[in-house]
Amino acid sequence: MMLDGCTPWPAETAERYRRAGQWRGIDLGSLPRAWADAYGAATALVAGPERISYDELADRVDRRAAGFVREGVRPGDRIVLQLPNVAQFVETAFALFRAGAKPVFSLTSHRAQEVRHLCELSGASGYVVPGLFRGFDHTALGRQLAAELPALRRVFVMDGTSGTGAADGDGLVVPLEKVDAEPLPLPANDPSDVAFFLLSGGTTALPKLIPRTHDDYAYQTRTVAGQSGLGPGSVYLAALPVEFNFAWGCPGVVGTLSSGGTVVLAPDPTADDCFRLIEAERVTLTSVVPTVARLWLEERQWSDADLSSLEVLQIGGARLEPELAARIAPELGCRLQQVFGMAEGLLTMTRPDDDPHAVLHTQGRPVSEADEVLIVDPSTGAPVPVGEAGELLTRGPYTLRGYYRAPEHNARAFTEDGFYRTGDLASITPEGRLVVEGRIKDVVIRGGDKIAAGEVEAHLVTVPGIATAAVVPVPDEFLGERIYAFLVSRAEEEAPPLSALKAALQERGLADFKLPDRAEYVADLPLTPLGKIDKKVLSAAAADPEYSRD
Ligand code: J2J
Repeated sequence: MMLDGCTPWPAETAERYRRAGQWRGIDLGSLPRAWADAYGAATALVAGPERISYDELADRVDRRAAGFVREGVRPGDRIVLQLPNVAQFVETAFALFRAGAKPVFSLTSHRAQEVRHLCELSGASGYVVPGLFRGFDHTALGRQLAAELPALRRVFVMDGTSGTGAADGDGLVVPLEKVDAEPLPLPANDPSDVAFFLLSGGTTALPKLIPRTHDDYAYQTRTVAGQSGLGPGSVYLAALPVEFNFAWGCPGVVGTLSSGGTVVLAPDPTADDCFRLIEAERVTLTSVVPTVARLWLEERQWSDADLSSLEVLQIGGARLEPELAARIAPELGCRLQQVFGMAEGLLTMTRPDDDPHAVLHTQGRPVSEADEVLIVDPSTGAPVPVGEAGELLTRGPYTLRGYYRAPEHNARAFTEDGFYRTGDLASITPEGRLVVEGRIKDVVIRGGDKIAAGEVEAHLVTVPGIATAAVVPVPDEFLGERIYAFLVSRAEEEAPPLSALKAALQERGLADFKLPDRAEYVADLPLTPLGKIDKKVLSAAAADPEYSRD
């Protein structure tokens, strides 16, 4: 049974996935103990100066899970989890799984707007924060939100970070270290139920939540880890934030731990930190977005770090230019693996035995034989001939059937027979490899970050002086894309400059990565024959160097 508000797979389909051995009835909360039984004293996690064995990880998870139960966390509760790449992220996520609660993975860059929405939409009873982190007081935000949202009863603060009000004694704010308690026998989770929620890259004004079940995520991580040849000798560097599906489970943290390998947590993806960790920990595999790969290539020319242990660099999350792809093997001395993925499910990857051309120019094949992929004409929905570009539709054993509590959006985002409309334009080569050709969804992919144009537009029009706003991506050599806002001002009011717009959006509590990089005032916005804002025309104008003025 899936939590209320989620869309289960049809019974026959679920049965098929079980018969084929894709869904094996695994409860993610039981994994740390099973791993400890298999890998015991081996190092599971390296985080800063700390090295945590599998045994220790399982013990910490048991104590924390018991503590959460004592704090009133109940099976089915949603808990927003907003922590950086620290051991406590992994421990807390698994402790929540163990306690039957459902973490909602939030980015540390999220601010009041995003966190309020995640808490409200999920009906969260708890919020786990890093106290003061990169100059932002998450505990204070927790207090503010708890005052607004009656369901929010606890703010759990990461050890070793201060924040406002941990000592106020009203029971709202609880340091995570105080949560831990004597282990309790806890009931197992239903493997077909939601284990946690990932955030959608989004196309709508308000971000959507993606329910991931125990069974589907155990399958995804196991399959990808197997195809990546992971084993006890593997060392995975989590360079990207671990709340990103790519770093959490492709194979990422969960896949590596499932294989008995070691996960090294990098505080951020900078070349400085990551090269040092690759050398010190003899890292064999890591995953980055193209913008980070570009940075690493630049830094490589100045660094004498020993990267010889690195076997594979996975790159995904945004379009990888073939010119950049071609530099990976010669300059970093490792194999490139292209990854196309989405928090919603479907993953495609190039494989070690793919010919070099396929590795540089395609995003590889789906990871599961049960992944169903269709390429259709976006306007008619009819399949296009092999090799032609169209919208990518997919369904399979680890691809969602519906967003959480979003019936109206689901009616548009899925076909009647349960295919998810990805909003990506792709083609399939005769050998069955996917090539991403573009996108029809209204999203900007800036570095690795996904920004829903509609979300930024909705905030822009609340700024005094702005009548209408249209946000489009503009190509950028370094970030892939940047955020370009076309604005129509109100006749009688002053048009705020970019700096004032950014300040206004920050003031509203929008995450920094969503702020427009450029704003352009126009007399009116071009319309399509159907009367919608013609974003194609705007994108072309934004990308035209003749057009841009400042
Ligand atoms: C072009 N666009 C890509 C690629 C994703 C592994 C890797 C990435 C993600 C991810 C992920 C792309 N080339 N190689 O979850 O597990 C764009 C597409 C896609 C959207 C999904 C994983 N790889 N994209 O990026 O949920 O537009 O997941 O639909 O953040 O990123 O974004 P997200």
